[in-house]
Amino acid sequence: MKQKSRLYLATQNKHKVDEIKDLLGDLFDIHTVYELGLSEEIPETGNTLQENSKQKAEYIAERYQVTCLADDSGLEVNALGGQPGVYSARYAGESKDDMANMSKLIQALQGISDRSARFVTVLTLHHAGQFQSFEGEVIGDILTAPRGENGFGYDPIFQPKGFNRTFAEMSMDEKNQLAHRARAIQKFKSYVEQTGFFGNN
Ligand code: ITT
Repeated sequence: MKQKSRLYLATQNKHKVDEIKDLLGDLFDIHTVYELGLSEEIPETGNTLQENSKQKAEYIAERYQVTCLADDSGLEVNALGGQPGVYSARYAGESKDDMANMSKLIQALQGISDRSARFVTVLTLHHAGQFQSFEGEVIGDILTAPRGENGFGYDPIFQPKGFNRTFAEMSMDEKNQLAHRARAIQKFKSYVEQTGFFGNN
């Protein structure tokens, strides 16, 4: 049997690692940046998800000379003009506190009837100096109070369209059938299959 190609995930978010491993673990030999000895935060100073995703991929690939996949994601709320968007992780401050972020968002939407939003993920593959990006999204509504214990980030207040449960009320498997990250990963997989991208490694 052919050996699986090694892929480093340029993320320091353990929940993203779990979701991506669940989606890609059968196809790739997946490793984290902690195995490379990285201790500082990967810089993300861009103004868009695309810029940050590319920046994270480039940082890890060039520093360690590895093939890597970066993930930058955000929640775009229509009534707030797309906020928190690229600032989703630090919406309520530098501490990246999920509860504080959700409270701030619930507060910002108080009295507003349009609760529609979308989660977006931009993945960037960096291999041998080349970049390729893949985007996935899922639309849904922001609830007025958190529900469920699973997942991370804004999952307890995001209900995907057509469902009456939040992502935090779904198992990882269920979330991975329909979520933004899973959809971006599907595009990444198609690209790998079509191009035979890792075939010569
Ligand atoms: P890395 O940069 O190390 O990957 P991070 O958590 O800072 O980790 P982002 O910059 O992409 O990642 O921040 C995106 C934020 O958006 C994240 O911290 C969550 O608050 C939220 N988010 C992203 N994907 C999510 C998901 O699947 N479910 C819930 N919230 C999510």
